[in-house]
Amino acid sequence: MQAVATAHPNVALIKYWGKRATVGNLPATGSLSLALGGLSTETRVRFEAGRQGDRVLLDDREDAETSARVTACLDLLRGEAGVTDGAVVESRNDFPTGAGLASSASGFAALVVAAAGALGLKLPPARLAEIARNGSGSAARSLLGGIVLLKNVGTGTDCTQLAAPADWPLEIVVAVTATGQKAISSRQGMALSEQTSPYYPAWVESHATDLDAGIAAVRNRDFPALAEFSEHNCLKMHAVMLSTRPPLIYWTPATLACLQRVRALRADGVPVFYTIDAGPQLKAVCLPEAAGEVATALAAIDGVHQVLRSPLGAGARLRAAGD
Ligand code: 2P0
Repeated sequence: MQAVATAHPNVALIKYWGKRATVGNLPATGSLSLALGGLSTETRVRFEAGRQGDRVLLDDREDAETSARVTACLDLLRGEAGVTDGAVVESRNDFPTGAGLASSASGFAALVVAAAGALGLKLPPARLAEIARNGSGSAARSLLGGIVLLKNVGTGTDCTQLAAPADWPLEIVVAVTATGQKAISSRQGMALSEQTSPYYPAWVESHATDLDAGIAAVRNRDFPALAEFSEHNCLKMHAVMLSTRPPLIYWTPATLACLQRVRALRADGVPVFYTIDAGPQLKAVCLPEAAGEVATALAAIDGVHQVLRSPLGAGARLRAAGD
């Protein structure tokens, strides 16, 4: 009754910010993401016969809110398996947790794969994605590798791989400008934006155009078009965040300095563009030949603590015994 799974965080180019309904944690819009193969979460789940309740350790620490979300996901899987035993969950990230690097996406993807493995469940991928989505809306994207599309369909979502890592081997350079946990989680921030930003309705209404353009750019391997629509969609999301009350200002001065550096590099012909999520880190998406130059340029910026380089990664998977 135990299993270990690995998953990678993902970064959205066309983003998810807001919900259709809180039941089932359904996103208001579709999204398009890249799996960050250089960053990993490893999660071990062990169901113990007769155990009451779950024990959840994230990077060796217990936290009530995370535990409640984990238990809600495990309850769905226990329901599928017809068991009631509690579990011990131990999850570790090899990158900063809760700092805008999508640790909840990789965390819940690894959790559902490990827990389903421990329970011996062979669920259809759509059901596993639905359960992961309950924990974190972006987690369904981390179940798959490469470039992933999460679409709204009917009353649910559909998650598909648009390109495997080898189909279009992009590289991501992450400039870490702060390592602390953010004060307001994505979930809280989205709810505030929905309720208070005058730009939120325009964000939702204009989203399909960006998503369609992003999908076409990936299908055509059109890097300049992907750059244009990704940067536009990112800044539009941050405009919604900035116009939320109270405002959601995730950037540091170094985030903005990195953004300007990426713009200058691209103006000089370097194939790179930026994206920034609900946190201060800047992710520079590059054609592989540009990654070294981009990493050097971002590492030289005041306030950049660390630069991580990542190829596209695979989807969440069980670790074989002895791995
Ligand atoms: C994204 N983010 O598309 C966007 C961009 C943050 C900024 O997906 O409420 O942590 O648990 O579903 O999964 C954050 O999403 O939020 C997110 P919940 P989650 O990557």
